[in-house]
Amino acid sequence: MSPLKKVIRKKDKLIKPIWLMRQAGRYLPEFRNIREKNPNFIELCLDEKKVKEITLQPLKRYNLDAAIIFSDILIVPYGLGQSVNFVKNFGPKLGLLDLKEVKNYSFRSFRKKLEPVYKSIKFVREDKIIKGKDLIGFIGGPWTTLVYMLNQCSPKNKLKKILSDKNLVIDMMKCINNFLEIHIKNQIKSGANVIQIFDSWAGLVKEKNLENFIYGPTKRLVKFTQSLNTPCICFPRNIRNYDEYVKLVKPDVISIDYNIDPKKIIKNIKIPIQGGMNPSVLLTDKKNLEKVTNNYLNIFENFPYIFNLGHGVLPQTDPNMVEHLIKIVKKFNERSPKN
Ligand code: 1CP
Repeated sequence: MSPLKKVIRKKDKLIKPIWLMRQAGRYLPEFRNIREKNPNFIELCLDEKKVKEITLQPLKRYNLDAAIIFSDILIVPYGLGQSVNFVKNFGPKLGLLDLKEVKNYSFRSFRKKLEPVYKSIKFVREDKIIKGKDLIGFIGGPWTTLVYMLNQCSPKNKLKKILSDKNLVIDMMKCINNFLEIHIKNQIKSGANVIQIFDSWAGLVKEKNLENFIYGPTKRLVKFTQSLNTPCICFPRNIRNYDEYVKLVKPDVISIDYNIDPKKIIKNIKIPIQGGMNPSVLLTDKKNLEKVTNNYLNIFENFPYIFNLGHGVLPQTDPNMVEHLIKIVKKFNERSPKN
């Protein structure tokens, strides 16, 4: 059984597998090398050979337990015919959205546009290096996906009023969820054995809209993933009430952000937990990294836990610090079991 599945399915408390959000990306010189030669990010995400190479770059360097397919949550808007560009020092810029067009968009065209993503998952699966390990497929949460589609850029830059139109958001979500399901299904069919839902902007939703914007639509996708006999990890970043989220959405694993107190969370949550450590700890020194990492590992020692960060690896991270982090986690895994 693969490392993540041992924790998720068997509730194994002895092993603490490790993978990192954004492990394949900007902090790696070998990624930057490829990226420099490929200015169009979406095109790069659709190049099967390069996607395979980038996905496996961190596994070639480090003893990680899982790979995450190199892609982006904004590949779904692209698949729906919306233009998506990544502008240096600004972030993603999306084209105008024709709501009627999205509603009438055919499942076939969507699948066809994203076919290279599925092919690259197959290519990654064929590689020896991934044997026995997990390959994580992913989507953005319905809310986060819609935030980018309607806002046309990151909410970091500005937040358009359109997102407060409750009826529009609910209506669009129903439609987008069908495509998110197709994307989940095709990733699993191609060889992904775990799905993660990144709801990076869950923290923007007001209490009164949580059911309609987050809980309801995400629960549908979790159920769908589980119906395909595949576990689903949810990362509702900065959501105020993780306990309520777990009760209502029922994921297989909950991935926590770095504002969460790990000691408190294990008191209330009964499902496997992932992540938590602040990615900026990797910007400090090895001694501090050992201290903070071991603190997380000790707190979760008797809990089914997948080591990860509380958000993605930061671009300015030194790859040697990532290597050291993985060594610390692997060393902890060699401890003798407690009686
Ligand atoms: O070189 C570059 O300019 C590209 C940088 C980059 C990379 C490496 C982007 C642009 N996306 C990715 C890959 C990516 N994105 C992966 C696969 C690699 C891996 O994780 O190892 C994944 C899982 C994502 C997920 C993603 N994309 C999220 C959710 C996670 C999170 O960080 O909160 C979000 C919000 C995005 C949108 C996105 N993609 C890229 C940018 C610059 C952004 C916008 C982020 C923002 O709004 O600030």
